[in-house]
Amino acid sequence: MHHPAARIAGLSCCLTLALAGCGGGSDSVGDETPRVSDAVACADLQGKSYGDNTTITTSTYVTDDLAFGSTTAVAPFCRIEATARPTSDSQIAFEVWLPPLVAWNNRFQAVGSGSSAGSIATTAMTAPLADGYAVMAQNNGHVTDTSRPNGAAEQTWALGHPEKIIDFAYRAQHVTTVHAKEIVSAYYNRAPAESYFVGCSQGGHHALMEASRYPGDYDGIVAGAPAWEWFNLMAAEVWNSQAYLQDPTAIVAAKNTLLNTAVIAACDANDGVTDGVIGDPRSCTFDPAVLQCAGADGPDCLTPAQVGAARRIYAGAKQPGGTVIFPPYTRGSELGWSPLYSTPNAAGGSGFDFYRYTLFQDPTFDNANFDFATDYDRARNVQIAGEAAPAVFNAGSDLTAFRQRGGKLIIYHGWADQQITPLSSIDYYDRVVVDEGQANANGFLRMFMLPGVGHCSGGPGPRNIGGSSGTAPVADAAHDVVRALDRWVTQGVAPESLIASRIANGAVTQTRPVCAWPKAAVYKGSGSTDDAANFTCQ
Ligand SMILES: [Ca+2]
Repeated sequence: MHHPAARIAGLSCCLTLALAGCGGGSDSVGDETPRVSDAVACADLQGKSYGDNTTITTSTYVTDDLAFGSTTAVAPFCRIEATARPTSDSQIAFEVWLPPLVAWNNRFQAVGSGSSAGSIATTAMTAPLADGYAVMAQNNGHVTDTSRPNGAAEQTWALGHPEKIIDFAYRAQHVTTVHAKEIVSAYYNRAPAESYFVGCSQGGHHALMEASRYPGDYDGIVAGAPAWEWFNLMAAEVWNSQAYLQDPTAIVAAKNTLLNTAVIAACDANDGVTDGVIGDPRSCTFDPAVLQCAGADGPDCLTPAQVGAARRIYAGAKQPGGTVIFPPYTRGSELGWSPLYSTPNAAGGSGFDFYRYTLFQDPTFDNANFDFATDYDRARNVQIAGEAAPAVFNAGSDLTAFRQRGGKLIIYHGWADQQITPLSSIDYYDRVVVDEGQANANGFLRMFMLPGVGHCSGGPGPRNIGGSSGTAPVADAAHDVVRALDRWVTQGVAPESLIASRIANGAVTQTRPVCAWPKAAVYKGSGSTDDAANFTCQ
């Protein structure tokens, strides 16, 4: 008669032991539920819902490495695909990749995207995953029409969709940040100890949107080449491309090379080292008119239209009355002008579609006819979902709340950036210093200007500092901007310099310090100029 009861008691004992085994030996009697295995925790997230109409559409426990472009996501990890709909017109796709509990570094990192891209930057997620981060990226709330010639810069998605424009400008990054952190917490049974955002270009834009609008989201932020003044930048891209749109011979790749060679020759030595790189291009005042053809056009001279285009780009976008729209582009950035500003049906990057599709909602509008007096004023008065366009697109520089919550911010920018002038980041830095005072700013803000580096990467200068700039050859806080941020947040050690590397054919060919603004690397006067040890920050 007592046999069945004994058997049940025995089963209960075995179940308890089995659960304890699954939970890593945790006592079954306690306040915390033992965590199930990674694969089971991953499967348990399938179909889960969160605020802002966020739903996990797919949870997959990945057991074989996955290729994304030229990068590899190293298995095993839990791959979460989710969608958030903060408004009825919203459709924000995002992914969260979760390393196994034993491999998790207790941190969350979100990575940004570039351009106006409506796609998830999965290739940027693989390195943080390998470093043990729970990592997230989102598609900015729209899907790029890849059939269009301007690719990731295309904005047909914005036509008739003001809420998608808001999602793109700032809301998608915030909403997905909030819910990705909830997913991380659900997976590991505890919240991330630190949360970081790392992005360049549009990712830098969203980085500063997060710091200014949503200071609670991130403990540390890396803003590379931030398009923080997106509204003004779009006008600058039209300004630069308009020379080409009105005369296709004005911006030509071969002539950009000719001009760049002359600029480097004129200004390379200003920094004390003749190395093909201009240290600080603000000291360079080379006038392209000295290259103007005496007679007919030829390979060794610039036509009047080409001189005019170069002067226009160096001068920067202005209204006819002289009001500055966006700071000038630097001497040394010429190699990047074509194709950015002179490709048919794509000239001006995101600026090509910004006015006709996003702002003016008029597909017939032609940037060739953009009037920097009337059209720019009209643009400023456009309302998007009840908010003025400049306020929608430009990140604020009031970072007091971010500072007060203990946030740390690193900005970096290439001195030869052809797409977003580096002077734009200096402008942002100066605004923060005016707002906070230098002492407060020093407590939470560092900026690094990279000589000879183009937009996020590229260019003749040593540029690999991690993040979006290219992999740092040494995985430590001295070389890698994300590890420098992590050390600052977790150990309170602010980065005063980083060692930037130049890598060719897989080998480091040059190292050079990049210095916390406003300092710059100065050659000590002896030893190899390819060795960072022979430079100091002054
Ligand atoms: Ca130099």
